[in-house]
This record gives sequence, C-alpha cells and structure tokens, in this order.
Amino acid sequence: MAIESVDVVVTSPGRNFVTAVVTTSDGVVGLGDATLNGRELAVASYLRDHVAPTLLGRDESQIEWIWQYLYRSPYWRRGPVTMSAIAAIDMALWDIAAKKAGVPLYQLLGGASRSGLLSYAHASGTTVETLHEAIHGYLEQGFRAVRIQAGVPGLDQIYGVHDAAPGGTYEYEPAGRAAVGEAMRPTEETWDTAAYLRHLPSVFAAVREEFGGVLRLLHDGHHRMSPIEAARLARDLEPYDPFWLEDCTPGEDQSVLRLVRQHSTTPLAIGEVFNSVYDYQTLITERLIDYVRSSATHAGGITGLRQIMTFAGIYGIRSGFHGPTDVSPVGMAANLHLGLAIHNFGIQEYMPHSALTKTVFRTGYRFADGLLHPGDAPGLGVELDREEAAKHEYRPAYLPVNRLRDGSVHDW
Ligand code: CS2
Ligand code: MG
Repeated sequence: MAIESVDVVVTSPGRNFVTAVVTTSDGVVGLGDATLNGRELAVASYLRDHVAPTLLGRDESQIEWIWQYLYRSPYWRRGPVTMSAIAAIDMALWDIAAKKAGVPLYQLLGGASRSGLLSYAHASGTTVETLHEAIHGYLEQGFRAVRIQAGVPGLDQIYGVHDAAPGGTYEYEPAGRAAVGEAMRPTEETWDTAAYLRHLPSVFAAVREEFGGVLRLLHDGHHRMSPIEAARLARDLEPYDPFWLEDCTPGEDQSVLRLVRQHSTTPLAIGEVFNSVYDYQTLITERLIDYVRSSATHAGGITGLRQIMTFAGIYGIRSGFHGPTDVSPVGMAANLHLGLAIHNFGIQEYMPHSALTKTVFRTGYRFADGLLHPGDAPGLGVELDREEAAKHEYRPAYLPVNRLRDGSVHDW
C-alpha cells in the first residue's frame, strides 16, 4: 500500500495544535502531533510545503526508512521545526501500522513492561497556602507525585504559578492568546533569581511539613539559573528529598551540569527543548542527568524518542517525558505507548487537556490511582474530529518573555 495524502490540520480549541493526517491507499488514517508552542505555523508550512509532496506514493510501512529519509535528505538537520515535522509523520505511520495490525501501538513496541505510568501533576500557588490547596486537590484526584511551583515575594507574576480558578479547577494555559486574525506581542514578566533562590527551599520545607515525606515532589527551574546558582539550589533542596530538579540551567551547554553534580545528589531532569539524541550525548555518557524530558512531539516522534531512550537505558537513565498541554492529545498518546513499552520508564508529566480540546481530539487514554494508561484501542487511540477542529481558527499565542529588573532579557 502507499501514502495517498498528507493533510495538515491547524486548530485552536482553547490553544493551538498542529496535526498531520496521513491517509493510505487502502483508507487507513494515521495522526501525528506537530505542535510547536508559539511557532505552530512554521511547522505547518514545513509539513505542507516541504514534506507532504515527497511522501506521496511511498510505502507507509517503511517507518524507519521514512524517518531516515526525512532526517538525512534535506541536508539541514535537527532543530525544533524540522524534528516536530518528522515527529508528526513518524507518529502517524506508527498509528497506521498498529491500526492495520489491530493492536494498541505499545504492542508493536515490545508490549507492556508495566501496568501503568506513574504521573505527576502541576501544583502551584502564589502563596504557600494556595499551593497546599492545589496539592490537596491533586491528592484527591489520585496523584502520587506533584510538581510544585510557588510565588516569590516581590515578584508579581511567575510563569507556571497560578492559584486555582473559582470552582477549584487547577487547569491553566500558559501561553497568552490574541483574537483570530489579530497580531500580538508576548507579555513580559520580571524575574529575580536571587529572590527565588532565597525563597524556594522554605516552600519545600512547608510542603514536607504539611504532606510528610512520601509524596514525590518535583520542581521546574525553567532554565533560569547560572551553573553555580543551580548547584546552590540543588544542594539547598536536598534535605527535602526532591524527585527531581528540572531544567536548572539552559540546555545548550551540556558540560555545566558537571558543576551541579559536584555539589549535590538532587536528581536532575532536562531536555524538553531538545530535539535529538545528540543533544543528550554528553549528558547521558557522563551520567549528568537522571531523567530525559523530551516528548515524542519535539524529538522526532516515536522513532526519535526511542533512539534516545535506548541510549539512555544503557546508562541507567530513565524517562520523564514532557506532557504539557502544548503536546497535543496525539503527542501525549505517543508518549504513553512508548513509556508503557520501554524498560527505563521513570515518570510521566500529566497536564490534562481542557474539555474544549477534547471535543476535537477524542482520547482513549485513562488515569486512575496515580497511573496513566494509553488504552487498548488499535493504534495511538486518539481520534481527530475534523468538523469540530474547523470551528476553531488559529490564533497567535506566545509564551511570556522573562526579563530582569533592569529590563534585560533573561533565560527561561
Ligand atoms: C513546562 C512547560 O511542562 C513543563 O515542564 O516547562 O509548561 C513548558 O514551559 C511549555 O511546554 C513550553 O511550551
Ligand atoms: Mg519544564
């Protein structure tokens, strides 16, 4: 059989998503996530203008060959736009292969290595009190692990820190959005690393005091620290037994993690902005991290992410796949199938999509008792309702920009 069409669906049910829809000559449809937060249309064009025409008529069962073709043939390699586009095609081809076999995708990846995937939720609060409320809310939902982010005295608004909305819902959407057809500029937030470093250990202390020692606590540093600042925070959090400290420094310079390692035993997670196994080369071979944060969506699909996890497995490094709302339900399902199959699964981030998003993407994965499972429908187990998708036009949306008090642009 052969690839008959490759469509690209851009939809915005509450936030933007880009989906590749691959259809075969015998009528099987596969879905792939190509959502790159804030740069969605660049990937949509890459797929429509440069990838789709080269795939028509090719044998859709040659998943590895097509991955290598898309990776090696354009001359330009890697980067988030290219790798998200490759990811979408790769996921769609795996979806098709599993649908044709009549099995959930994890069965083609070696079968289940476990019964479910330990997942963590995003708990945050502008104060320690509201943070505690959020954690209590997630514990009631069954979570056994939470990422904790908190307000810092003297800073107005911090990315990823929100109090529960009226009615007690903890869902939030981090990107600001314009109206359909309107331009927008990202909002700017003021950041102060010294104030953050002074405050955060007291937040961990308060949470341990309230919730005891068993609950798994994670924290995301959003690439904001210098190497020595990161080393200090990793050391200061150690008494509170964090599950991990994520993105403590910007990811580009892998060697700086050596310094952080010298000063603490806090487990480290990095990689949500990485796109390929080469981004991890030093980190993995020198065991500078404990968890791989990539998602199938931004690391070349199931094929790309599996390469990373096979390499990481040799060094005892485990997965902590990126699962924010900007990874679409299709990308999330890809993470779950791979996570269920690999031996070196660690934990899965779970930021549930809104009810509106789920009217466009019908998902089969389930959450119970702290664990996610991809479900047992053939393929990825996600359906795209194209009629519903067409009702939600693309709207420009950007993450906020981080600036220091003097106005200079800061890492995040
Ligand atoms: C965050 C994300 O989930 C995380 O760990 O870092 O919210 C991230 O900021 C967004 O996915 C960026 O697109
Ligand atoms: Mg993160």
